[in-house]
Amino acid sequence: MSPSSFTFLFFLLLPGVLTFAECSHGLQRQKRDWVIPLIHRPENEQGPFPKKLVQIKSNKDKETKVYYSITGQGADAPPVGVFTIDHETGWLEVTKPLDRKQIDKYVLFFHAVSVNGQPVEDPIEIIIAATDQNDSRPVFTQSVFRSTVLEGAELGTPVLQVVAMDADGTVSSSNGVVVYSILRQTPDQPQPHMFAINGSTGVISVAAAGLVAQAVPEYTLEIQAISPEGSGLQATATAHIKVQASGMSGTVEGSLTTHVLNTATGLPAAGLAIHLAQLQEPGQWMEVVQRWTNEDGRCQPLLAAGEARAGTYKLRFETAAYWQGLGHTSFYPFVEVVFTITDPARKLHIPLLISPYSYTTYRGS
Ligand SMILES: *[C@@H]1O[C@H](CO)[C@@H](O)[C@H](O)[C@H]1NC(C)=O
Ligand SMILES: CC(=O)N[C@H]1CO[C@H](CO)[C@@H](O)[C@@H]1O
Ligand SMILES: [Ca+2]
Ligand SMILES: [Ca+2]
Repeated sequence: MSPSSFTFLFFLLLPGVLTFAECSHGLQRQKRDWVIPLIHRPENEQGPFPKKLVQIKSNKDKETKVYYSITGQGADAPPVGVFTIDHETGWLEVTKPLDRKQIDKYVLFFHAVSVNGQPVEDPIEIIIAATDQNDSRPVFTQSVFRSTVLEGAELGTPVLQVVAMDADGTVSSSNGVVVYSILRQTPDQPQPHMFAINGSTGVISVAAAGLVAQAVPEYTLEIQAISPEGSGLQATATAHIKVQASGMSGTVEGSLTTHVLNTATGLPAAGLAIHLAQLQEPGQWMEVVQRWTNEDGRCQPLLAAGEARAGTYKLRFETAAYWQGLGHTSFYPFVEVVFTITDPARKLHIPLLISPYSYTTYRGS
């Protein structure tokens, strides 16, 4: 049984041109030398279906009647019937548009048997990959983001990170790459560009001096995420940034506070991002606010006095980014502390003590 007697006839659809190309492989070649071509198909193809992909024939069909079949995911395993083969001609067809988000690669096995059911060839493997189209638009993880900035904060101080996901690919194509920008700042006082956004990370930071709580207690930013490839699909979200009077810094009483200590150095952990989220319904977290720790490892209260409500909350500490900033790797990509507020009137302090290989948290007050 020589696998080299298989012949591939590729049916290449070029604009306005139909080309047949035959790849026959020398009999003297070893099986491991076989390079079974990867077949690329764009996802979301327009009909009509079925569409011909490739014809595979065994040269044994000159001696005996040969029947072809395929097995594998997308053939006889779910999703069944995405690919079919003409048992007599060996033409492989695709019956519906591929969706790369669901399955990006199908591995099929071709079989050739004679009338009495005996295999006339070793099964061969062929891989069909769905190539990415820019069919997904960016989606912000939330429609509203909230944070607080201290008046007089230094230029470059991070305030908030927005995140948008795009289900398209980022490896073989750039269709899933998202670029952030600030569309509008309200009010535009004392000047219209008080904040800047990092186009690739979505981190919003202080860009100008002049944040004064008495003058402007809160800014609203309209943020855009755009998938710049192709048609430039985009999404928008809102960011509310409160300006905290500096006189109140550190002393301000909150109903939920935290601090982070680096136990490897014994020093406060500065510049560590913290997200507070509240459980809405099972499995659904809604972000309430973001903070960055200052030089004292502290930040503005996550919930101001009177802002707490009974419920289940999650503090997420971005430890990996913090350790990376210090040139370390972190065993914990992030630390999440889930807790319940039963008595909103009671002050709650939840510190985190971290080293690259351990962390501790406790309920303080
Ligand atoms: C955005 O952030 C990345 C990662 O921190 C950094 O490498 C890049 O220089 C930043 N871009 C700008 C324009 O600041
Ligand atoms: C669905 C969609 O937006 N498709 C576009 C992807 O990008 C190409 C160009 O790169 C456009 O021609 C498509 O219309
Ligand atoms: Ca896609
Ligand atoms: Ca996209």
